[in-house]
Amino acid sequence: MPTTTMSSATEISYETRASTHASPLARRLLDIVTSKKTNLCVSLDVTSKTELLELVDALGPYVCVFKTHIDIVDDFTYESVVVPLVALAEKHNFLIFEDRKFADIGSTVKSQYTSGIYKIADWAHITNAHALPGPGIIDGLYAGAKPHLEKGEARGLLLLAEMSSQGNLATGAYTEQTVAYARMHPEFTFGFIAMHRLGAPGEDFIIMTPGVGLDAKSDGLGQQYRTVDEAVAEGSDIIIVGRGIIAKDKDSIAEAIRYRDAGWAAYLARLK
Ligand code: 5BU
Repeated sequence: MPTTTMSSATEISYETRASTHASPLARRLLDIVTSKKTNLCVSLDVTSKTELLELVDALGPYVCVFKTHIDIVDDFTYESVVVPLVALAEKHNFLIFEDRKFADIGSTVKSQYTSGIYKIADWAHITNAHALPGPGIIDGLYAGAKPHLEKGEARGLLLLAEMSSQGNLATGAYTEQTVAYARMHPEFTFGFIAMHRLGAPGEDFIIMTPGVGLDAKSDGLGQQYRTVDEAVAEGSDIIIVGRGIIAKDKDSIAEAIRYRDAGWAAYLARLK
């Protein structure tokens, strides 16, 4: 089955996909995208909890998802970061994506997902994993999510099928096999971190895409940027933008509006 060709999902509206997707998390995400008219995920790569929470409150109206690297927050406590973050998610109607990039055996990732000081499964609607260890990693994370899924709490997993960084090894047969693994637990594994539309015709995987920037082409540390138009035309459903919006020299609200508008215009152009 060809897995790296454009599938018909590209031309279908977010609204239609919201009613047909196999994953409750994906349906909720697509509902948020449709009602807020934004396919923008802002990446909150900051080390201060005050800065993180201020960005979330200021940019909340313009995003469908905030992406965190919770382990870079210097002054992290669950009470002072996760609790207000979850409250802000209710206030602004967005989902939280902890970009944990799990990469171990199933038993270990289950503990990493549910335990320790972060307890990611308790609050992150979305997380992601490398397919490198084999399908046991998906079983382990699914086992960690199950108590939440049974309570009706939306939880979803993205596999890293492709990466944005220069020289990365997630290409060709690796990407193809990752797509094959993503067919396990379709109510949980709902899509990919990828640079292009993936999946066979008729399949609907949500494609979330980092390495999007309207001004820079690279960051000197291997990151490679494509424009919003390029990413969406290639099949990205949700664009992920960090420093293009939150860098110290940026007017973050103005940039969030700029990327939101560009993302929505690119989506409408793809629908035509
Ligand atoms: P930037 O500031 O827009 O370059 O931030 C990109 C974010 O997306 C950052 O948090 C990375 O960890 C994340 N990322 C990425 O850039 N490329 C990838 O392939 C993956 C994640 Br997976």
